[in-house]
Order: sequence, then C-alpha cells, then structure tokens
Amino acid sequence: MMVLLVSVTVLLVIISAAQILKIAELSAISKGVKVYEISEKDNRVQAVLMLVFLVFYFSFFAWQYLKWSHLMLPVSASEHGVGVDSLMNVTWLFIIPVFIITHILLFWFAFKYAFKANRKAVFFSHSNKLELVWTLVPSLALTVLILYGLNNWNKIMTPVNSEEDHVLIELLGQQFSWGARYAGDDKKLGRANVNYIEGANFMGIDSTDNNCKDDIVVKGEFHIPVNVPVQFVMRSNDVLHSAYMPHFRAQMNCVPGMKTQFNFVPTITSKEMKKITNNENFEYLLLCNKICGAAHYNMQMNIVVESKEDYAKWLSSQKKFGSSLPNPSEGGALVETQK
Ligand SMILES: [Cu+2]
Repeated sequence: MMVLLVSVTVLLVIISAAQILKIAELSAISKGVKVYEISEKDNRVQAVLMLVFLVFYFSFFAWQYLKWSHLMLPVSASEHGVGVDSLMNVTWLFIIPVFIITHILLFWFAFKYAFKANRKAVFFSHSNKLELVWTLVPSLALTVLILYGLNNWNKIMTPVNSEEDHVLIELLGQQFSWGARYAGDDKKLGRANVNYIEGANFMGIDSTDNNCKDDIVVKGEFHIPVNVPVQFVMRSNDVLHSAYMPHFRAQMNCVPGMKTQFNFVPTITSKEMKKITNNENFEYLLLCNKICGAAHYNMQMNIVVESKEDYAKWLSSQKKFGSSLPNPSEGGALVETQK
C-alpha cells in the first residue's frame, strides 16, 4: 500500500513539473523570447562551469587522499612484497601525471573552445608524426610496466624448492572459516578428500595415510617463523574462496576440486609490526577475498609471525592429527570414515 502511494505521488510530481515547464515555455514564446536558441550567455556559463568542475574534481581527490590515506597498508611484511609495492609505485608514477595533465587539458579545452559565433574550427585531417607519437609513447610505457610486472610475477609464483628449509602449510577455506594444516616432522601433508569430512575432521584428512599421523590442524590462528620460506597449498571445501594475506601482499584463490599454491618469506614479526604501526592490537590477518556467502566478511584467521624458536615451541604444543585417532591395538578401527 505504502509503495503504491509513494509511486502515485512521484508520478504526480513528475506530471506537474512537466506541466509547469510547458506553461513557462509557452508564456516565454508568447512574449517573443526564442526559447530554443542557445545564447552567447548560455555558452559562457557552461564554459565557466567546466573550470569550476575541474577545481571541484581535483579538490575531491585531494580530500579523499587526506581523509583515507591512513587506512593504507603498512610496509610489506614479506620479501616479495617489497617488489610488489615498488611495481605499484612505478605504475602510479606513470599514471598520476598522465591523469592530472589529461584532465586539466580536457576541461581547459572545453572552457577555451566553447562555441563562439565568429570563430571557425581549424580543419585538421591527418598527421603521421602525431600518430606515431601517440602510438609509440603508450606502447613503450606499457611494455616497461608489463615486463617489470612479469619479472616480479615469475619470482613470486615459483614454488619453494622442497630441498630448502621451509614450512609447508595447507589452508582450507570453507563457508565461513579457515583451517590450517602443518605437514609435521615428515614434511608431507597426508592425503585429504571431501569424502572423509566427518565431525572434527573438517579438513577431510584420510586417516589411512601414514603421512597424516603427524599433521597438525589448527583453527582461529596459525603461526609462521620469520625469515623462513612458507609454502602454502590452498584448497576449498565448498565454493570459491580467496586466501588473502594483505600485509604479506599475498593472495590466491581456493578452488573446489583442485590445489593452488603461494609462497612467501615473512620478514617482520608480529611484535615488530605492532611497533611499526604504533598499534598494540595489530594482528596479521588471513582474510577471504571472494564474496562466498552471507558471513564472508567474518571469514578470517590471525597469523602470528615469530622467531624460529618461538614458532617451534608453539608447534610442539599443538595436537598431532594421529593422536586423535582411535588406537587399533585397543580395538578401534582406523578405517571407517570412507563413504
Ligand atoms: Cu570465503
């Protein structure tokens, strides 16, 4: 009922506005005013408005910068992130001057060349030199940016050499939480499959695989050692998620039915970052960056970066997956979750 009333009111307002305009137009015509002709004055007003808009436009950007720049990410906490940041900065260096110059020209030209009855436009059909310049300059700029970007991309996406000292962690996304699994002493993640998901075994770890016995599964928070390469393997239990660790400039999709990977070397501990950001409550975060459902916004996990010693201490205090399995010698069966 309310909707109908509002709709009728809006309709009536539109009709009366149209009628009032029509009356104003007719009365002007009856007084001999040429209402359909654009006057010299109209053109001048429009031209000045272009300059007013130019000033408003840049003031708005400046205001946004001052108002929101404190929300920008702090310095990169990973080795490769420094490269990502400089790639971003170099891109800005190209884009911002071009943005400012083209927009000043755009609105200035609209002002300067507003219609004047006694001015004739210059007829200019073709210039090879000009075409060469506006083709070569952007191509060169883009080539530099793309080559620089590809070079960074290749460095970032190469998986950690398994011979090298590293930490292997599997991240599992599901609506609406994360789980992390450490490979344990054997440095191997046991098999996992959605068919084995049952009760506390939300990661679907295959208990018949011996490699899974020393795996460590954690929720809510996971720890990583500083200055040691961390190899992540990502999976999803249900829909597309994206493992996003902004402080480490890391993001990778978690795709149902397949494994993806990302690796980085954390360089700043949580304690040090609290000092850098001057924020006692600072926490590194793993977020979901794919809108995956109603509680997507709440899908996160804390990450603690600490010294190698503290990390080892924390890891040894965590429960191994095998310890939660029934002991076969006591009559419990290991294989019973298969469906
Ligand atoms: Cu998600």
